[in-house]
Amino acid sequence: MIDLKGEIREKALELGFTSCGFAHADKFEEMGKFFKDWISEGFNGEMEYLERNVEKRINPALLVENAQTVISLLTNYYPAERQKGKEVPLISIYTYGEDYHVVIKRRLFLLLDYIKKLDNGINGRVFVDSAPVLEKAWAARCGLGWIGKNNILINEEVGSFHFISEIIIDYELESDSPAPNLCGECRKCIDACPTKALIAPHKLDARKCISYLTIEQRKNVPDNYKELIARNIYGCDICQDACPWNKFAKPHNDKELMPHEELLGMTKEEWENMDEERFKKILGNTAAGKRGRLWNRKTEISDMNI
Ligand code: B12
Repeated sequence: MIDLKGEIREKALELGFTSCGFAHADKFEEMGKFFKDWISEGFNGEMEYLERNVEKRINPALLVENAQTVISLLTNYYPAERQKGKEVPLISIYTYGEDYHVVIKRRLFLLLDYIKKLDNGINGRVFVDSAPVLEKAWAARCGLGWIGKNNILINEEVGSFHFISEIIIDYELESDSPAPNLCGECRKCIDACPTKALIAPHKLDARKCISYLTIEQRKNVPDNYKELIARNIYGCDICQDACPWNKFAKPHNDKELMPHEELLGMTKEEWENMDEERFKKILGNTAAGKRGRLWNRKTEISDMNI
């Protein structure tokens, strides 16, 4: 008999995923309650899409007919180098390379094709970020780490600078064991957040999160947050940089997630004077470049606390 899990894991690593875990596609009960309470407290702000499809988020069988197994996959985005200079607007390191939705989806389809070849009775669906799936909770169930006080999945060996994606299949595979939560008494992430968005361990008021204020929310950054947001023009890495487990982060060597060669050395003046053509050349195929918000935020640079 072939070792399906072993074969899938090996192929996943070959395709560029850094870890791969398995769990039965059972409904989430208590996480569902946590999610609904979070929404009813209004912590999602303008992200109304989170209010829709709540049942699908909790129950994988509503996403894939006869769902049996969730395969969770991590992809390392920790770069070898970051933007240089103390006076440049910062974009989060997750958006240095080609849009991860595109890169990872491509790899997920290749992995699903491979799985179907191993057993041509298997059907499934791939997900990365934009679908109603509780991705962190699945990664935790699949044994790929624990959800830290900063609300992010942390892996004991590689830290947290990882994207999460999944394949849900209608074929039963044995579950991996969940990993223990190793945050302990540490609260460095909570203390480091300049806007105090982490209102309690595991509880994020997204409306205060720099990532939300600079990416999701459509208006300019409100005046009372400008000083706190400082140089962060798009997204934020502060609560992850503060996490001691990220001392173990190893830089990726993933060609598709490498930044454009001119990005890391750009000065504040170059950022301010960047025309649309240069923006498209350097950032056009990143997640930040595609969504339009970064281009709009550029007009706020002169007003930022740099
Ligand atoms: C909406 C969203 C945001 C919002 C809200 C963030 C949030 N924490 O909810 C905003 C815009 C602020 C955001 C920011 C970021 N995001 Co975001 N985001 C999402 C998205 C699309 C949905 C998350 C969601 O449903 N939130 C609602 C809350 C209630 O649900 P939840 O966070 O999943 O919480 C569940 C579990 O934590 C669970 N739970 C599990 N264990 C435990 C234990 C206890 C004790 C408790 C109480 C609860 C609990 O209960 C909850 C639900 O039922 C996911 C993709 C996805 N489909 O999952 C990406 C995702 C979470 N984001 C991601 C990333 C990378 C980021 C940023 C780092 C980007 C950046 N650098 O700027 C920041 C990090 C901010 C932070 N500290 O959380 C990654 C996280 C990867 C990882 N290693 O964990 C994801 C998974 C995208 C991806 N596919 O890789 N994001």
